[in-house]
Amino acid sequence: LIIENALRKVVNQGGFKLFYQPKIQFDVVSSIEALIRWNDPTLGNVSPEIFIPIAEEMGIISKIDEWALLEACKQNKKWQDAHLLKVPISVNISAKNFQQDDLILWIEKALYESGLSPQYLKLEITESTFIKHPKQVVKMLHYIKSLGVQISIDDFGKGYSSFTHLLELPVDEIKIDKKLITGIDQNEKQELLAKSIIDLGHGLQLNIVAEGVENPNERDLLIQLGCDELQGYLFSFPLNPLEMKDFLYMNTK
Ligand code: G
Ligand code: G
Ligand code: NA
Ligand code: MN
Repeated sequence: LIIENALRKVVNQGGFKLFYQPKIQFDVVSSIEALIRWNDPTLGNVSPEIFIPIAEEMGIISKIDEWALLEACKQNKKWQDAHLLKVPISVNISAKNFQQDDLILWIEKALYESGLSPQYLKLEITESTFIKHPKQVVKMLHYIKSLGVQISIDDFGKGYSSFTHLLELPVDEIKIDKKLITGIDQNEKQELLAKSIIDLGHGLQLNIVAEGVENPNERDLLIQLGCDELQGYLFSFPLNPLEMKDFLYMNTK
């Protein structure tokens, strides 16, 4: 109950922060992922892995993702206006928020209020999004894509993965789950599976991202396998806006 009360309070009064983790292509930042952070005065840092599921249970994940969408769009527009960076920003959206149409309004509002062009916004969704109301979700995704916003399937290859999803869904990108990436340079079966995902994805004209890249051997193999973008602690931890500014200065000059 302590965490629920604290969560309700931070949702109503503000206090979340977004951190940003770059994705790299040909040694430059090609996109950025927004990751929510919560530092509570008494609870300390609470991981989103803990509080997002609780917020989903409490029915307040809508408020969180609505806030994150607007905040991420505003931040990306700031980087663009400062000529620091002109790349898409990815926002994680809970499967719960595809059970109602409001999500579309939040997206339109975030783009309108920030002034960010839609091609610079990407949504990261997991495959669990498609389980409950696949028809309604596909319809929403088509509408979101018609706005010019891109869609990415997060954590692909983890648990409940179905290749048939890829054939039916209007998506632009696959993010290969870090479970498949970690140690890929030392495990031929992982390599084979990642290679099939990359080849199939490219056959479908999808952008392929590898997440959780932590060492140069993983990086080199993934580039050799044809991954388009790489993300992970090898390149950068998730950073606050000030740290991101420094990171961009150091990596552009
Ligand atoms: O950054 P970290 O590894 O702590 O993220 C843990 C989990 O929280 C990941 O599954 C990530 O997708 C999720 N997450 C991070 N930020 C957001 C957000 O703004 N909204 C939602 N719904 N999930 C998020
Ligand atoms: O579910 P999602 O893929 O959005 O969550 C990404 C999570 O992975 C975030 O919590 C982020 O902090 C974390 N992460 C990012 N890069 C790495 C990495 O290289 N290694 C590990 N173990 N975690 C990472
Ligand atoms: Na993600
Ligand atoms: Mn992921």
